[in-house]
Amino acid sequence: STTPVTVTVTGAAGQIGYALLFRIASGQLLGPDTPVKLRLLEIPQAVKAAEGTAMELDDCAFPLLAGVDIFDDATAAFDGVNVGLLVGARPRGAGMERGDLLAANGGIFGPQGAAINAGAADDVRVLVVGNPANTNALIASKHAPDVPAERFTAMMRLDHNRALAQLAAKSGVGVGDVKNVTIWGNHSAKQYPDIAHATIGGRPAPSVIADDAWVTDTFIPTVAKRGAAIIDARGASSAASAANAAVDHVRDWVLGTPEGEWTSVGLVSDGSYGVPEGVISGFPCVSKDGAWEIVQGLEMSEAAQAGLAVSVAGLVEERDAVAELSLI
Ligand code: NAX
Repeated sequence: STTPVTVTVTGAAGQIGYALLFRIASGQLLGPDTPVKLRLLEIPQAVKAAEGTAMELDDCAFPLLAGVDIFDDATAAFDGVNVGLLVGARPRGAGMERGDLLAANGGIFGPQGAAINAGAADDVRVLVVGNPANTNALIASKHAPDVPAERFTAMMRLDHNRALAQLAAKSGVGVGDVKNVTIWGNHSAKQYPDIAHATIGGRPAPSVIADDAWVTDTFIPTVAKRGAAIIDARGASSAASAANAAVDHVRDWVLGTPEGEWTSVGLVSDGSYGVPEGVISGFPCVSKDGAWEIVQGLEMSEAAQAGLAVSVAGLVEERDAVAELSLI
């Protein structure tokens, strides 16, 4: 279509923002035929830096980029938004208690949810990247009662892609030969990466790997702690890979997942797999006709059930904490 899609990116002057905006503007988010209008939201102190990024976007002369506007006000930034990428968040400062962190993020994601409720397009789709992503998505969703809850998603795709890469390296295949991994639960060190139903070169992953100890002692912790390993190596947290995962997530949501393949999405629970209703948890999901659906009926091992239960306990704890703080 020739009508531009409006994409709002928060935290636009941050490091993920810098890796993300050029990919959106080049057409990798929505395909080579869809023009995009970018709306960048930043805090006032970072507006000037966002203007610098906007100058560089101009200088790329992207044929699909139909305009860039910069805001320090959420209501204006989300006016007419079709795709909202909520990247900016309050990081945990030294000595900051968890309650303080949740409260600070409630102060960001509550008003942004309200702004989306007030001004977003009917088809709005939201991806929350800023941590704690699942709970920030819940806060935003609770402030947007007129938007269906399944339009607020949290990013599990970076964990998912990390899992694909680890499995490909272990089995000596290209990453495109690895399919149907699931990251269950919270985007935290307590996530549960699950290969039980994955395939490698079309064969069941557990029989290709044939090394349960590697899965338990190496694969799962490597995927779950990859963020810390990146910080240790790079001196900064994952940025380009996080931006890439955000692009993958939205592209699959809008354009659909390939037949027979699923991906991992932080989606509001309908009670599937015993996850309490309303919690935003990582699930195996397919995208059909522009909407995520949880893949049903996967058999879960005892270890997988236990891993999901631990992860979900963390999500429930965060939900109860933000409810206690009257943030939802
Ligand atoms: P940066 O600190 O580089 O950038 C964050 C930007 O957000 C800053 O420019 C800041 O001014 C802006 N910001 C803060 N409050 C804002 C508000 N109320 N409205 C608009 N903008 C606001 O962080 P970056 O490395 O880009 O990471 C962004 C977020 O992604 C962090 O919360 C980080 O923890 C999270 N991540 C999530 C991942 C995931 O898989 N879900 C992986 C990567 C990343 O760690």
